[in-house]
Amino acid sequence: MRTNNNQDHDVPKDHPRYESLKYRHRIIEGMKNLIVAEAGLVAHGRGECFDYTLGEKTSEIAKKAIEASIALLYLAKYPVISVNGNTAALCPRKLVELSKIINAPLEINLFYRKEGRIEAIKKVLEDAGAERILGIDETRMVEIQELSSNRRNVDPNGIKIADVVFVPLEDGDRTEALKKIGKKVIAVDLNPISRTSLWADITIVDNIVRTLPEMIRIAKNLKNADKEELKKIVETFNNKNNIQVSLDTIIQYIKKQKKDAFKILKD
Ligand code: PTJ
Repeated sequence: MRTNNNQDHDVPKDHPRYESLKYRHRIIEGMKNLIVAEAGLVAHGRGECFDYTLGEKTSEIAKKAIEASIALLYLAKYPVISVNGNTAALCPRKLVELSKIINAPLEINLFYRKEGRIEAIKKVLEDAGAERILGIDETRMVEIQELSSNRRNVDPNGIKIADVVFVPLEDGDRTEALKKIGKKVIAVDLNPISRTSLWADITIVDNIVRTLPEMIRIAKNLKNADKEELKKIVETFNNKNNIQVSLDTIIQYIKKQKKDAFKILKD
């Protein structure tokens, strides 16, 4: 019997699911290298499922959310990018590139603490060109009182004093806690009705692997925009409408898929 346990993750480029499998394997490798938590595999699978319902592409409304996010990050006094295992495994170079363009430090902030994880993530970010990484000295961390999870420990020079925090793939508790202590929160979450999505000031309902390149592109475009223009972009963005349209996008896509499926499913 022919078996394919795909140990080497050698996916042919012409495979119809090449992109999806490529990132799936980054997550698996990341777990083996301690970058990704075991639960990160489950989180990724949930993300894949939502991405499927979005047609695996960045919607027009997600592009609007991305533009508003960049404007808010440029307007911030001290923006910080929070990094977890999944994001570090999926797109370390793009995280570093964005951090440099918008001048926001990267802070490693994990939900699942395990010996060696911070070092593994630090290494992958450094290999990707990161020069300043926060959240690596656990003895210096301070607590966010409102939060009971591991993420309550934050860097005193990072999230603690940030006014805007960019949190890709976040858990709901922390988004809520960050809001309660007065931070503006920008989230990336493929699930438009997660607690994170509902609590964030700006929710980018998209896959982080597509979001970051788009953020970088927009950040370059808006680099020399004046404050008034940036403020206008933020003020005209409405997150409630964003969630509504994101959900409608999913509903429309599923309806279309249903129609197409029943063309194949003849009696
Ligand atoms: O590295 P750690 O220890 O900080 O842990 C990271 C995970 C992601 C395991 C942890 O934060 C977690 O358990 O998160 P949740 O509660 O499962 O939430 C993750 C959310 O991200 C879910 O709503 C997923 O749909 C969404 N998601 C998963 N993959 C992606 C995604 N959103 C955008 N892009 C993705 N690639």
